[in-house]
Amino acid sequence: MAGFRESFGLVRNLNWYPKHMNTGLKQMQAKLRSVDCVLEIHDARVPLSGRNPNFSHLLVGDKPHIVVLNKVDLISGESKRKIKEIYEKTVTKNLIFTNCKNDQDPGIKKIVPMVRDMIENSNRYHRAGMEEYNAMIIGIPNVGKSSFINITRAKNLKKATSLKVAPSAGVTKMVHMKVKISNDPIIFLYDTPGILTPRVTDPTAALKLAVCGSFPDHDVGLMLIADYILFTLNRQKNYKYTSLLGLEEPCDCITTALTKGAIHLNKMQQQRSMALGSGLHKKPNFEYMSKMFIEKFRKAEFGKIVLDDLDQFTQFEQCNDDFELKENEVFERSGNN
Ligand SMILES: Nc1nc2c(ncn2[C@@H]2O[C@H](COP(=O)(O)OP(=O)(O)OP(=O)(O)O)[C@@H](O)[C@H]2O)c(=O)[nH]1
Ligand SMILES: [Mg+2]
Repeated sequence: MAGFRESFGLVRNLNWYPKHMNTGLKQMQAKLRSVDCVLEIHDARVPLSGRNPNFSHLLVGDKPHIVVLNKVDLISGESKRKIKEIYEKTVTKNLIFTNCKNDQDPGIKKIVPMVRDMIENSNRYHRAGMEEYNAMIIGIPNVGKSSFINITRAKNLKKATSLKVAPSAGVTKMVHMKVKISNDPIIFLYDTPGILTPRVTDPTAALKLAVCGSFPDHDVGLMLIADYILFTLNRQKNYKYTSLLGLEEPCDCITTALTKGAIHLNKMQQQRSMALGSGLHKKPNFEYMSKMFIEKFRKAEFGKIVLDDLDQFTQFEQCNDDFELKENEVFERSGNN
């Protein structure tokens, strides 16, 4: 559409590396010695931006390694095919797509046999006499690590949910006691906190992660997240949002789109304004509107959308963070805990 943005423009750096990530990373490194297999999990909507090869290498080393692309229910079959091709060419063929919201998911059923085979066929281990296998799940915040453990445990052991899950980033704050997910063979899985790069070097990639909930929404800004969603939808010529917001035509300005939407949905709020005398006047409830817009996107109500451009993929961006910051180098924001 003429006049629409070609690029998103300048964005401030989004950094979120609270103390629990630094501590969690150290706990994960300490646990590695007793881990036989690492499961690296990503949100399938950001298969490229969500993966930092340095981080993966740091925690995987030469251990058996499986990549899980979770939230496959939120992407199309065509995107899944392209992601599979990219990962098989550049990362690993040991790849599983999962939907942790569905206990009949075929990907979930493959986990235990795959972990077993990977460990038993690994040269690194002499598994004879081993009574149990330990695996660790790693990934950025909110990709579904805890959900993954809960559902594999429920599926294989018929045992109820044990780990806390929520739609916001930073729910798991420490490396947990290992959780049994299978009896035959006995497999335990360590849940871990979501870890982001200490300094995110690509602000656009960070925004995509923010859209998927890997940063706290309020730290990033609800309007900014909503704007990036609007930009993405327009770039993909997906105008489903117009009927929700009561727009006559697509719009590339988030303030206009949400203002019209607030009028359409009767989400205006009374406000006293000194500038306009002491009277009350109505203004759009931008917080409500942005939240609603973000929620709809996250539930795939505008369609199954991948935020990365899979057709432009060349290689996974190397990011030079060493992840071994000293305590006083930790970047802290207000609200860390
Ligand atoms: N649609 C969909 N949602 C999922 C899936 N897996 C997990 N979720 C949701 O994603 C959100 C985050 O799940 P968690 O399991 O808490 O993610 P986490 O990686 O453990 O998050 P942190 O502990 O904060 O790092 C929750 O709202 C889950 O219900 C999935 O396969 N599909
Ligand atoms: Mg968790």
